[in-house]
Amino acid sequence: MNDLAPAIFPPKGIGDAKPSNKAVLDWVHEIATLTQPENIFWCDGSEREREFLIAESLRQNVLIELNGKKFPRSYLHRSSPNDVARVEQFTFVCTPTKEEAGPTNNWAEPGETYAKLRELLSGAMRGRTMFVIPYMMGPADSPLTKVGFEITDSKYVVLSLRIMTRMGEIALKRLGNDPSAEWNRGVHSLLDVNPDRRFICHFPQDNTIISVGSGYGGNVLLSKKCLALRIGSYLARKQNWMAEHILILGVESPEGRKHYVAAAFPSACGKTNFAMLIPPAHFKGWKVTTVGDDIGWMRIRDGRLYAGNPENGYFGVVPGTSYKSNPNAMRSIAHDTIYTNVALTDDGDVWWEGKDGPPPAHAIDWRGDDWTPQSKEKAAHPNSRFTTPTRNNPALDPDVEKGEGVPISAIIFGGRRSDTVPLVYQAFDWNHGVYSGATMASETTAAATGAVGRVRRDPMAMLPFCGYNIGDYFQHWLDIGKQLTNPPLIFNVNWFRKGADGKFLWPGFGENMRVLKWIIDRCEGSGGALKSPIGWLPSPHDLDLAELDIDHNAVDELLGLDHEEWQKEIAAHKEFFDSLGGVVPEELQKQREQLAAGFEL
Ligand code: OXD
Ligand code: MN
Repeated sequence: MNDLAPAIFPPKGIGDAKPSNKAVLDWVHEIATLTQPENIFWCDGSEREREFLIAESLRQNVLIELNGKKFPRSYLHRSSPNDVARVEQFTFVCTPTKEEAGPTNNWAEPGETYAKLRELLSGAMRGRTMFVIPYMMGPADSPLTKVGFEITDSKYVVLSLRIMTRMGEIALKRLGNDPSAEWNRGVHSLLDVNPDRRFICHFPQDNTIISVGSGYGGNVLLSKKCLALRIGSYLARKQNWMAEHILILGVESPEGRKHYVAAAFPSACGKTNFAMLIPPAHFKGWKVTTVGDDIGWMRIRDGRLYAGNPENGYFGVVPGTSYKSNPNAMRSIAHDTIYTNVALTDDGDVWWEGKDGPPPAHAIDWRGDDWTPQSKEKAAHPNSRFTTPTRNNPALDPDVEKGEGVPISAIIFGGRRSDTVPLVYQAFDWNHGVYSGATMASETTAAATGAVGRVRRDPMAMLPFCGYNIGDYFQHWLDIGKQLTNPPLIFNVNWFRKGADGKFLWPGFGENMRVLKWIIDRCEGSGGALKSPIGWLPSPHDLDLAELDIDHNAVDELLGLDHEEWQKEIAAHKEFFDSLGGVVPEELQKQREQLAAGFEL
């Protein structure tokens, strides 16, 4: 990775798409005065600009070109080995008071933090090019769509953002010239990519993000976790909508009846796979389409929740992606894709653990070292990523560009749990569903630095992404529910339950269609279920398990409730709520007491 290379001087007609909004110009001037770049490159998102930046990135070793016959217009990027995941411990929410950030966020005082960041940014772009990227989150005609600007000194960020967002002229047009228009200010500098100088700071009250010292996507594509979730959730509460870490998919029956479902799973728990699911042969005529794989913005319309995907690309986890686990992702990443931290084979192909077929006899691993199947190290980093446009997805939903969004019939929460949580259950009502989301937990993954496999509570999969007090966030969910006359039904799933032998009980991937089908049946009022203390549970015959090679005992185990495990679970819920220091709404405390009472009978 050599994204710190000297300034690039574009030929005439490239890098000169200066916006006309005075507020933007003043801000860019302020940041340029501080960072002192060699030159300013005003991005317009054009094809000519892309070609120029790709050529420069290849020349400066920011990108390596893949075999064009196998992967047209696709590239590999290697990040610094100290910079491969989100850094939650260095991520801050800098609201005026600590209370506004709440018990789950790192808080830092805004004035002091601005001062510290100004010092770090002072002269940081000397000798470098400063790119100014206008981008838009959401389709052009959606009332929820937001405009953001990211200033960066990284070409990798520019090239990735043009995949992940609607970038360039389209955003400038949406913003217009009103100097008081709402837009997000994002500043990113690689500095010297030093973990000691790595901070991802959010100032929700100023609609501002400053990220320094990292080149990893989740820390530096400011459109994504920073704007669409952390700042987004803050704005959503103020403006009465929802910004969630949620995938959105469409399910269409052979008769042509269509439902949309949103599912919130923590990072690296299979959101992209679920959003691109291909039903198994038994479900002939059923179709699943993708609206979004990571982030959903939802608003109330006619008493229902409507959701849209603010993004324009997928930034997905590569290892484990194969024609078996996710054929639509494999097709999506076969062209026009930037890979980060996968292995490179001798013929310009890419390789990762879990890819179809045998491993190559020799490759260059994600760090740039020689690798063979005998090597102890992994060829690809466990959090290696693809960045690919949504238009590459063969199962893209036809209504993704619809400004009003798609109506949501069901919301699913789910985590990675080896025990306790059954394959699927339905909450009794909205508030009970909010409780199940607020107390959900998952075993940690490589998407963030830190220990992997530790069970942690991750409310609505938003623990690292909620930009304000989690207690107020819970209340916001409850308040939204009060405004819905036709609320989505709420479900919980767990694809990751293990048997006594430590093996997964459920085959997962395409077979998750069987669970999805039960969810759709419940939405249509036709699926059977038994009442249990945690919610409505399917009995084995309520799930369509035809043509599935699965042991009856495994199904019983998957759908079973172990009272002792649940007593421990409810005690963990209490511990979690207590750890939040009194911010949990009364209604959720009541839900917990009711749940506990169900297990005392
Ligand atoms: C992601 C994440 O990259 O959640 O989507 O970490
Ligand atoms: Mn995510």
